[in-house]
Amino acid sequence: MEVPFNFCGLDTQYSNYDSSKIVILPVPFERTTSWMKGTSNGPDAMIDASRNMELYDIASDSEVYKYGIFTGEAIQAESELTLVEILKKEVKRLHSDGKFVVTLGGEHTVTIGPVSAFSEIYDDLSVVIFDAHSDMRDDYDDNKYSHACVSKRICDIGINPIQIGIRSMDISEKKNICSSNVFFAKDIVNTNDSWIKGMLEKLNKNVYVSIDLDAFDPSVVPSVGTPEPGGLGWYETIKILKAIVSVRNIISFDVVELCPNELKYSDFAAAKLIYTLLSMIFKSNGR
Ligand SMILES: [Mn+2]
Repeated sequence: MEVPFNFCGLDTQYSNYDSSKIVILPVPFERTTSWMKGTSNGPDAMIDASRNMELYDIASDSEVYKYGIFTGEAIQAESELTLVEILKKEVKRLHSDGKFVVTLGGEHTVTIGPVSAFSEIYDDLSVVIFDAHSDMRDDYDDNKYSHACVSKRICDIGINPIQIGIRSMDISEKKNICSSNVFFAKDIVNTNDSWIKGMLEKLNKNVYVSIDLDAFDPSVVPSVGTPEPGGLGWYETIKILKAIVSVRNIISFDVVELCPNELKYSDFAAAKLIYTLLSMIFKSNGR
């Protein structure tokens, strides 16, 4: 029998909308990528890889798919602004239906939609961004909604994001970063974990997490538009996420900037990251 094309390849018992607690929202949006193209193929590649995963999570001793995972239709838009508006509305609708939303990019611009939605739902929202790049330009190629400006747009919403894994930026971004919120890769990778406690103290109760896959070292996830050396390891990243889950309420997250190629292990790492984080979140608060 052919495995259904949805996240985890689930049969209808665990993938129908009504009884699913989790919704996967594919957003194959790509208009502003600057170097290698292909992030529009990211959501399908992650979904495809997820159909080959084991669905028992060892660390949490759980099978999170039993909460039900519905995979939505891909969200399409003609422009960055319409994308943000469409996504914002859709995320609010899913949230009011009691769903936990996981957004799959596409380029990093997609993050602005769910963050806008949740900033109107939670007045104490914190945002944590894993990324190699600070994305704090005011604009890029005269475009305020470029993927290279996503952190700056989140600041404009009124939230200073916590940025983890940064190792590439332009000097013009220096004036825009909030240096106490930035955790550079050089200070994280192969060092002790003492920084994590300070980072957690900066977070309010409700946290949105955005994971640009280029935060990982290219040895873990090579298939990204702009691979930067010196990134986070797999267990290093899981440890940081686990620390956040243990003391705060992750209300939604996204995984963006996968640029699939013949190296399938990036697609699989992205799918496994999503499943691992869902396992942690649902284990911790027994939703
Ligand atoms: Mn990036």
